[in-house]
Amino acid sequence: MSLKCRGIWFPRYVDHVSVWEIPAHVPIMDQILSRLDMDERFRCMRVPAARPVPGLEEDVRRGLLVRPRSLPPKYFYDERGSALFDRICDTPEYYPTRTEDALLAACAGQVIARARPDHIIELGSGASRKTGHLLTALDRAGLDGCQYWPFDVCEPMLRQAAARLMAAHAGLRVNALVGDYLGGLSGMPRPGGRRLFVFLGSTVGNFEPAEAVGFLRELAALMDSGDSLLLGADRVKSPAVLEAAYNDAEGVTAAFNLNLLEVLNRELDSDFMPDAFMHRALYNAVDQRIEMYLISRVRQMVHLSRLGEHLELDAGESILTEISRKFTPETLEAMLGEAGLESVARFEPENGYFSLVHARLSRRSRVRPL
Ligand code: SAH
Ligand code: AVI
Repeated sequence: MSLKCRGIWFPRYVDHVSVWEIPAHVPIMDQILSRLDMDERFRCMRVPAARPVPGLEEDVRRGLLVRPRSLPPKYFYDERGSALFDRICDTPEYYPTRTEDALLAACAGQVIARARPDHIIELGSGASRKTGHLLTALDRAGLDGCQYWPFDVCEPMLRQAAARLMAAHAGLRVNALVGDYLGGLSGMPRPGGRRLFVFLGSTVGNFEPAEAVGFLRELAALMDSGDSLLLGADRVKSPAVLEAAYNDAEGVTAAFNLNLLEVLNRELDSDFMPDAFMHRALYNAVDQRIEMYLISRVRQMVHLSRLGEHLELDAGESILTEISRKFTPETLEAMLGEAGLESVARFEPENGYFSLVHARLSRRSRVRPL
């Protein structure tokens, strides 16, 4: 049995091979990744969908081939898209990651002291950039038996994150969960003990309001009275600040948005020409959300060979690729309340740019049989 890494086959017994035998041009991360499956602290499993979830073909038929045109944002996150998102987080304009990171650095000790988790289950964990603060707080609190369960649709990202966190936290067990959380959460393993669910980055804002409540309700249905949720949510603020965050000067967000067309070309054998589209992100003050579009620069016809369909786009015609809702303390609390949750602590910077909410089942939900 062997495994492939950046085009190079390594024997499975790589653990017994001196590190000098690994070709020098293979970056260190690849060396760590190539050993991951042999580390008994790591497991990777697929989460079965609890209900049918539309695949790309169906989403394209339902969303892209009809007007107004749209696509769900989960298709952004192939390996390249996930890496581009990680780069967005470092752009000077994209304040959410920096702000949430600083908040988490400051409040992780309090969250861990209150939650005392045996398991941290993170939804849409991506690169797990901020999770390290929680793990450090666990180490400091001496809760070193806690296991980490990152859940994401992008397996390469899960593996990279696991390798990095396991290198930084000796003894940490990582159970990577690969799946689509839109297919339901009840297929997730249900480890015993106290659980801290984590949903960071304001990814909840990428859901329509009813979808967000439905998702949080599913999460609440998994929770026992000792469990809690740490939720990150971006806040309503000046449209100029918001629009800059989604139109960075370096063009990383544009590349992230346009990469969706590469995903379609690869998966559906289509012939989108990314140069024939431009990225646009606008704040919709009525719905309190950023809307991200791909705009056709010209009148064009695109063939979707695998579907046996074609798409005619007018010059200036738009495809909605993402919404990113922004919250006020009131809309955030109302959303949690509708899902049967209530906040026990809220952490915000002085400028009110972002909220981290530590929530638990509301009193009513705790007595209601789930
Ligand atoms: N939580 C991280 C990453 C946010 S990006 C942070 O705060 O920086 C959103 C993440 O959600 C991506 O890693 C993406 O792969 C994941 N994701 C998006 N849709 C998903 C779905 N339907 N099921 C599982 N993961 C999803
Ligand atoms: C993952 N999600 C919360 C990001 C957001 O801000 O809505 C995705 C993103 N899209 C463009 N920039 C970042």
